[in-house]
Amino acid sequence: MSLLEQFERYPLTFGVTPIEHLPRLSKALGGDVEIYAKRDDCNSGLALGGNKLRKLEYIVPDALASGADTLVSIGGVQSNHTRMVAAVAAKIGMKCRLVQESWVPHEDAVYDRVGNILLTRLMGADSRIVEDGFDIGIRTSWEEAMQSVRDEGGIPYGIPAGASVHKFGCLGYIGFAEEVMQQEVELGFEFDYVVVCVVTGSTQGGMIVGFKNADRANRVIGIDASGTPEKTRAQVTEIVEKTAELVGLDKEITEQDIHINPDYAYPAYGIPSAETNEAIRLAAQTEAMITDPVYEGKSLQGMIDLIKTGFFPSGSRVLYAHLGGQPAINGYSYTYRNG
Ligand code: 5PA
Repeated sequence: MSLLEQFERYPLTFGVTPIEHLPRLSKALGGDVEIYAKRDDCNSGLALGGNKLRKLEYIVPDALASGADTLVSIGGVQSNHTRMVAAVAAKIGMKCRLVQESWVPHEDAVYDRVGNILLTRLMGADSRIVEDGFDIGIRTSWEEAMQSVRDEGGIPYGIPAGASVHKFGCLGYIGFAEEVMQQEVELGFEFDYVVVCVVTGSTQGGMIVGFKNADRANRVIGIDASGTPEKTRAQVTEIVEKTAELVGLDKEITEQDIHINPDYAYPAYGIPSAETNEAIRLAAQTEAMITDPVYEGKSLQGMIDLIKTGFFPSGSRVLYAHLGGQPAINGYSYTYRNG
């Protein structure tokens, strides 16, 4: 039975996302491990979609019930999350105020003009760039943005970074886990591992709670892209504990259920390494699967390295959670100028 029955969901996505076999990528990596991708990057018609919509589906009912007129959220300049909050605000007829912090020490002539921030502005959000650096926690700039809405007579509804520490932020990815388990019945096999990028934590957190229900939480391999893995781990742990209680999970989630690999976030959040770029090119050239240099490129790099170094036993089926994020690649025009 679903852990989510008691919660209201406002549909923002197309529904079940496809699972795609990636035979050419699997073969390029030796063929001992079969790679599949769950395409949450193709989950909606709203502003190119991505993982935040699954989370926001469980937050929108609360936002509507609150009587607010403005969604307020926070992210980096090329945040996918703030793009998705802007999209949802447009779709449900609310205003949107965003704080876009300078999380990434990256210089590209068009970084603050293209990709996510372009789409965000196009959807009418009031997006304000500030100088503060990277942090996944609750930020004063976010609280100030809420206050600025109140000062102007509006009623804000706050959504924290990545929607992660919101009380309902984790529910959407419980849905992901339940959906995968249903798809496995149709496919006739179970995945041995799920690889997922982790930064603010509710995507992996939701998967952990959802798969724990079937005693498979320790098969969720988080690849840190924050570069601050201790903070991310602490946030995932907190989110998982609170959500397990919220949904009434009758199993105890332990430290062994939370697997976060810190080895691939280098050199910094938002900056791809040579290996990240190799991974991005390999998936693009074998499967036409496009990933970004901030998030999915790093989890892809992690998965590829773990395959090459024998982490997954021969014969494993690995499900790569593709969470979206492609618009940001436009902010790296110089990096990929020759492909
Ligand atoms: C993001 C996050 P979590 O933050 O839930 O751990 O998810 C990581 C993640 N993949 C993975 C993509 C494409 C993402 O956008 N993005 C943030 C953003 O502001 O966009 C919250 C950081």
